[in-house]
Amino acid sequence: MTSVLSQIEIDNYHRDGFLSPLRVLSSNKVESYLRKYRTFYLCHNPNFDAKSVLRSKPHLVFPWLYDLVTSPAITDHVSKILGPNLLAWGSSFFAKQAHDAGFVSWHQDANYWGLEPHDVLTAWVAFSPSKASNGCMRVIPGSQLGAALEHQDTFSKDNLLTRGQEIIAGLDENQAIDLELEPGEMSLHHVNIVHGSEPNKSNIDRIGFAIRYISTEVKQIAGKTSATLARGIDQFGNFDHEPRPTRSFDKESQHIRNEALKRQHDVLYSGAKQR
Ligand SMILES: O=C(O)CCC(=O)C(=O)O
Repeated sequence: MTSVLSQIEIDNYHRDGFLSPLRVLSSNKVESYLRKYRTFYLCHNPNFDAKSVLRSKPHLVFPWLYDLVTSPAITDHVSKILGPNLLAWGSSFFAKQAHDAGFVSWHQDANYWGLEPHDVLTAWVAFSPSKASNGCMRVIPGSQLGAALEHQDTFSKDNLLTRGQEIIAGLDENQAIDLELEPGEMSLHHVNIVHGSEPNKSNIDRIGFAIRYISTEVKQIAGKTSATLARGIDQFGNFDHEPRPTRSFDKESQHIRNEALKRQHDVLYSGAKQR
């Protein structure tokens, strides 16, 4: 199914900071993934918070997600932009159920992730339709080429970001465009692009799986964290490598994920007044 990006698409990505839509999964495949997602999300086990597992590196506890993160269907595209050797530094479901007040404030990821240089992008894979009507992602084309804008932490209840971080100055919302996707399509966006999304005011869930890819040359500026080798080889060793889980959500994979998150959260919450 994967057709390699053309030079025009690669140039467009470098100019605009995003590329969308790209088909990466068949309808059957994405339906089966959505069923697995919902089975876990709706399991109502009082011993754990399924939502928080799905929000941070769930590919370390679910083999099917690990396989998606490392799948050529996605990395064939990403490698055309970041080069042949790729790590997945993170993964997160961004889910807004029908009539969900959850939103994502305007922000630039580069301000928070402590990754240099900025050979870093997100592949946002739609598990459901993602449209303007149900709060699809919005981006400001070309903003990745601009400066780092000033942000503040809000920790607002309905904000889906770790710190509820939002841009406080220098934003021109009129320039924003919607990245509408069908299930099984993905968008790519640059780590410095200004982006966000509105609440879901519709009857249709909006569920996306965001995978953070970096070139193996990228460094974690403060501290050493871990990442998943998604493609090629790692000659730099800037990150400890994360193993593929053997069984879904077993004790061993939960332990590995917890350890990886402790290290990553030290970076993500660096300088924050709460966690
Ligand atoms: O899913 C959204 O609406 C926003 C996702 C996002 O901020 C990201 O993937 O970096």
